[in-house]
Amino acid sequence: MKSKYLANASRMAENILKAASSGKPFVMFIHRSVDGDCIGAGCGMADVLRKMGVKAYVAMPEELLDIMEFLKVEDLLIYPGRDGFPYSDPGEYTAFGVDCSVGSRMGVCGEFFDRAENKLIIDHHVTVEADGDNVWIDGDASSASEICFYAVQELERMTGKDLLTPRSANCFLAGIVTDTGRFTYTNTRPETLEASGLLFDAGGNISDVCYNLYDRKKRTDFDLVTYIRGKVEFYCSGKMAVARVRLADFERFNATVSAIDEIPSILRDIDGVELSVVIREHLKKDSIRCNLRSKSYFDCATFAKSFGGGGHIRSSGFTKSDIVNETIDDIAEQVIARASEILK
Ligand SMILES: [Mn+2]
Repeated sequence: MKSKYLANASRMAENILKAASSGKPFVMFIHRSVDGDCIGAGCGMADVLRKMGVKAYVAMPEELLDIMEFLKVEDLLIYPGRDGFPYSDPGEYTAFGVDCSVGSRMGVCGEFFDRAENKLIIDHHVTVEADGDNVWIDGDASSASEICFYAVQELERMTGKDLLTPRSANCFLAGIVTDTGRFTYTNTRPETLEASGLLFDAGGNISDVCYNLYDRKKRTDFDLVTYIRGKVEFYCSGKMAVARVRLADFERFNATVSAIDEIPSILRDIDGVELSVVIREHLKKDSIRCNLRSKSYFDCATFAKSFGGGGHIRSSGFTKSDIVNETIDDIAEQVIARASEILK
């Protein structure tokens, strides 16, 4: 293991073993607008905990995306918003936040994370402040899944057992592949590749993960993306590219929510573009989501934070909830005006 991870990985593994020895179940908590990393880290860790003989579930803030069905994790998932939360006593379970450190980003599951007496946190979002012996946040790590892998490696060493399965290996790989854009973003480092190689050895299938999360497409999703690409707007002499995706667009093409996930990177990769902005109406129309990507100098994390969101320096986002009078165009204009000040 890379030495930079060793101390934190050992500490986290000890905390996990201590919590497991209480016999209480683990509930993994993840952020809303679920993505490959939060699902990968949550489900991968839950699978490992079950291999240790501990009860473990992932509390889902929303439905699993179609493109993640290949991970075959349905048996790990609980849906508190739909079915209620199984533990009424805040001391009855260990709440394990992965890829997210605060209840306010966990949608309907947030209250069950916030109220828990026993908490563990693994995250790579540094815009959120959380501290303590039970917390491991590393903004340099590619993904929460990469950090989880190194914690599991220590768990294997301490217990003397093989804890990874092909399923958990695929889950952690799904997180790494998602957050590194298939090992192409600058957050891909030696530790990322080392973890991926060891996950491959444990039965993970990198090409399968990449195919399912990136290449595979529904015809309806392809049609929506083609339409949106034809309507991209450019500002600041081509330094900013903006795409607006309306609920009516999703409906018109009968496309899935994840159809447009590739657009932020596609726009950012255009020569001359420093910042890409993708704004979409949520499927329930009660909120608006904005995703931001930058190429070399625009600080997306700070920018998103000024709108109540968070993330990383080159990739971040925010969600405006409970929209009453604001439309997607109002929010787009605010983002364009503020970003123009920085990009001019
Ligand atoms: Mn992540």
